[in-house]
Amino acid sequence: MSARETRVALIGAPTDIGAGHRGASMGPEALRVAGIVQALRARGLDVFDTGNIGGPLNPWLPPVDGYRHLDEVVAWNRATMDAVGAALASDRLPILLGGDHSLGLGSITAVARHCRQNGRTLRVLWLDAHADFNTSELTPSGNVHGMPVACLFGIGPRALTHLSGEAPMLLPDQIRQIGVRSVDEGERRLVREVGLDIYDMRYIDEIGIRQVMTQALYGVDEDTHLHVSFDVDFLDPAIAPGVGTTVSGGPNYREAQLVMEMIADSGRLGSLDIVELNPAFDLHNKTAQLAVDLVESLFGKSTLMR
Ligand code: 6HN
Ligand code: MN
Ligand code: MN
Ligand code: MN
Repeated sequence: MSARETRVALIGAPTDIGAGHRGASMGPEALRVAGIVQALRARGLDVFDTGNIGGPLNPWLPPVDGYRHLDEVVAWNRATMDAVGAALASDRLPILLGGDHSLGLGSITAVARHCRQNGRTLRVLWLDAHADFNTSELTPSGNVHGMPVACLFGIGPRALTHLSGEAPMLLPDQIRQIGVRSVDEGERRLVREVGLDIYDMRYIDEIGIRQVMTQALYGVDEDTHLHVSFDVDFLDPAIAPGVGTTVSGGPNYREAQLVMEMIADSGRLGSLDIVELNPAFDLHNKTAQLAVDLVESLFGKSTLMR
């Protein structure tokens, strides 16, 4: 991490507009209650909590033409893009406190634009049980939190793919998806067609998390801006029950720590999303506390003794 990147901006986005369960809207406050500000300050970071952005309430309606709440999702993503863009422009590393994962679209759109303007190479690490690569035709739910990666590739409704006026925001070689273990049938076909680099749980089981992270970080250099989109359902539900869409068979505590530690070691972390935390499903805020614990490692806290 360079000196200027020790300045971070927290951006709360209290919404569950793209999710299939209510409650991710309570994520930002749960992370604050779990001490995210204090934990980052203890890492020596200059932390500015910008508070929460705003947007439409969740009308909780069924899908229309394959999308639930599309207009509201667009509004929240615009606000997210603007807030993340403002943090980057003021030389602060943005940390988006979600909120559901549809907001990864607004966040990464801002980051991709920032990288283009500054001649940086963007690499996205998408930590998630899901591929989030659905379209309105393929989705089993209509929930837009299952679609942000496709939208970043220019596949989706124009209001989302062209959030910043241009598209696509990402090319397949710029993203590595890690921890995937739940992909819908049509989504699987599209992922194969596009040729996404997916480090699924089977692959992690076979070669181990250390080798996976070495591969995922391969080619990262001093010109790279690393964006981490951390969907908390990436973690095994035994340690992280506080999400709406649990999928068993995820990384355990030590594996998750090593993921974060190896990203920290790269020294290139430039922006972060913490999404899908859902306090309505949590026990005594323990999933929020675990997320904070992992974020400490992401910012260099290490238990290494030698
Ligand atoms: N997430 N693939 C499922 C769907 O409805 O499209 C689940 C998506 C989950 C999305 O957790 O960010
Ligand atoms: Mn996700
Ligand atoms: Mn997920
Ligand atoms: Mn930057």
